[in-house]
Amino acid sequence: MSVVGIDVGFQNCYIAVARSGGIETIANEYSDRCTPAWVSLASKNRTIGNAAKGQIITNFKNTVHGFKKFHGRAFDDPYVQGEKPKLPYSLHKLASGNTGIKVTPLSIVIIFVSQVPSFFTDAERRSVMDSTQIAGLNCLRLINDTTAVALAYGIYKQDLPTPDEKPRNVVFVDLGHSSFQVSISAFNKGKLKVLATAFDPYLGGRNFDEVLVEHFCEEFKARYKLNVKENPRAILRLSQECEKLKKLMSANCSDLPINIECFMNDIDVTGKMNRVQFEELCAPFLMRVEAPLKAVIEQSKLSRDEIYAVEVVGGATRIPSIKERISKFFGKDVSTTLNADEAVARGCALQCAILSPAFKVREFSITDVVPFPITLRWKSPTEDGVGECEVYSKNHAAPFSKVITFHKDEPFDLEAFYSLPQELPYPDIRIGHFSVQNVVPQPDGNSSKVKVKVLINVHGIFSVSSASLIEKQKGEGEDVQMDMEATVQNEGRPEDQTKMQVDQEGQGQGDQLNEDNGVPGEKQDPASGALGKPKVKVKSTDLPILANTIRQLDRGVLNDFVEYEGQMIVQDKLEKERNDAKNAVEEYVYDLRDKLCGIYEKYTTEEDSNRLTLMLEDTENWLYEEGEDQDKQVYVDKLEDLKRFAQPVHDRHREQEDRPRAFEEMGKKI
Ligand code: ATP
Ligand code: K
Ligand code: MG
Repeated sequence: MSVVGIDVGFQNCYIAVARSGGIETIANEYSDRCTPAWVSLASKNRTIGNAAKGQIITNFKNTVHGFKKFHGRAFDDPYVQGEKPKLPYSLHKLASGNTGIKVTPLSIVIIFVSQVPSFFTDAERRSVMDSTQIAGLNCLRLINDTTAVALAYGIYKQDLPTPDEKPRNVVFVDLGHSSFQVSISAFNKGKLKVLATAFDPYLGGRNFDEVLVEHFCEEFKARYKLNVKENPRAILRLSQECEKLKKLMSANCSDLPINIECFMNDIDVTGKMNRVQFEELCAPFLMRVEAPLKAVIEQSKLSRDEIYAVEVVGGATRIPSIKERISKFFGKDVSTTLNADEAVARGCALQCAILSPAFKVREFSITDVVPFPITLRWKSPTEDGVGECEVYSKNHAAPFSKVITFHKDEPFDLEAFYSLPQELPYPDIRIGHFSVQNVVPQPDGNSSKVKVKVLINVHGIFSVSSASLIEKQKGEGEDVQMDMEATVQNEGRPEDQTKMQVDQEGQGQGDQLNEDNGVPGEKQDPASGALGKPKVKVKSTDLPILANTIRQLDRGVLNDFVEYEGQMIVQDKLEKERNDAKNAVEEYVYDLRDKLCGIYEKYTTEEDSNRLTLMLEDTENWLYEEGEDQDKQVYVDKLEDLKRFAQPVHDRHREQEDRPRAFEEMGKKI
């Protein structure tokens, strides 16, 4: 079993694996530990990573990147609509209303596993979970970026305060390609508790690239009369060059050049920029760094001198002005003790190792936070006709489950939504609709007590996870007092609901909390016991819940994707074998040609040599024309033919080579 942590960034992916010796970030087939988050679809197969990125210029319509933020997003979402004109590929609307990516000849929803930004909503997290399922991966947990980083920071620290000492508070900052996340965690030996998170979901390295692109588009228009924006390929090349320039400026203050040969209309373009100019141009974005820092410290209720360290990760924190701003805000130097690129993936792998029975890793408990407050709403017989209850406040501990008691005599619906729209990264506040079914009145006609469990699970996803109908057994100590009280609660006044009827079950491993879900049968009513009243025997019956979560991929569609992914994997494998067979022919042609002019020369007659050379030329031409796109077997046969043809030359060479050796051997014997 492999224990793996995966960081799928907007731009870069890292995969870390837990091994007995520790955590190792693994390299891809290019010996690179960083794999671009790119997928390219050709008519027969897919390529990912570097190979896909290499196709951006030639196959740009079907080469997909920057898809991370389309997870669970409605097609009509302003962010999605704003991205659309910038993308070389096209988006379309799925039946669920979600964003899909259209590539010819196939449409796909992206298939990747991910850690997630702390600000991902339910719809986004569920979409990521769907993707992991499609990819056939068993995702033990979705963990927030900065929480993974906090784990990577804390688990190796030997000098953390003991549980009864004051915790050590550390700020984590992650500025990636697309987003900015900040969190504060409190550490004690063996545990971390996230105190607060803040973010700018739309601030990242890409903004700085875009500023440079914009600048040079204008400059090239003025100097070379080129309308760069009309040419998607030119824009892509310019973006790549601007990103390089941006990185160079992190290390140099002086003027730095940008040169692109044959940029458009056969014109070579050049330009230059230095750090001071760059910072001026990017001022509007640089200014946005402060707000999340301020928000996170305010929410944590800590003063700046209670902060032990500020750890920065993410590629874009290498921009000197960003580091300066962070450092100035907290009044201390930023620490870069973690690997800026790999910390998230390493933290994920550590979490995976902790969860996996195959590894003995020091226990380290993580308490994360709920990023956006969540409210439940239901129909009630009160004046305004609705009952409401905020079940999770902002920065509430997660994972976490609660039990809410209702008094109902018929099935009822619960509407879950985010109660602070202004905090959400998109305008849709809905989470889902949960119908509690099979609710019936008590035999005496009164309302029944219905206990509903709500849950934020380990992935940070909300659900109404179970419901049970509580029936009092006849003849057992009747508790009139409690019935009265409960009837009042049935009106669903929010204050009362939260104060008296939300039983906080405490932090738990979300999944485990499910275990005690309304097992039908006899139970003691915990409330009556706790109140010190005579014990009442109760019967608890599981109630079915019909859940309808927003923009959830239809299960049928999901299964189609799972099947389709399976086909694609087979197809990719076949295509790889076919390509390998073709490459083998090509390599043989080059190899033999080299040898004919080299080591084989003296063993080959001129006639044979000419004959073979001609044949190699024919094969090469064939590979570019008719043989460009053949079945694997055709290449295998071709290679056989070639080898058979060249066999006499090989043999003669071997014979000649072996002869002197044979003489030597003979000499020894004599
Ligand atoms: P996200 O976390 O937003 O999903 P990501 O994880 O893919 O994105 P990272 O790999 O952390 O992002 O960072 C990539 C960004 O960092 C890019 O914008 C890249 O240009 C930028 N970057 C990397 N090195 C430097 C550097 N030396 N100077 C400036 N920017 C840099
Ligand atoms: K990354
Ligand atoms: Mg990242």
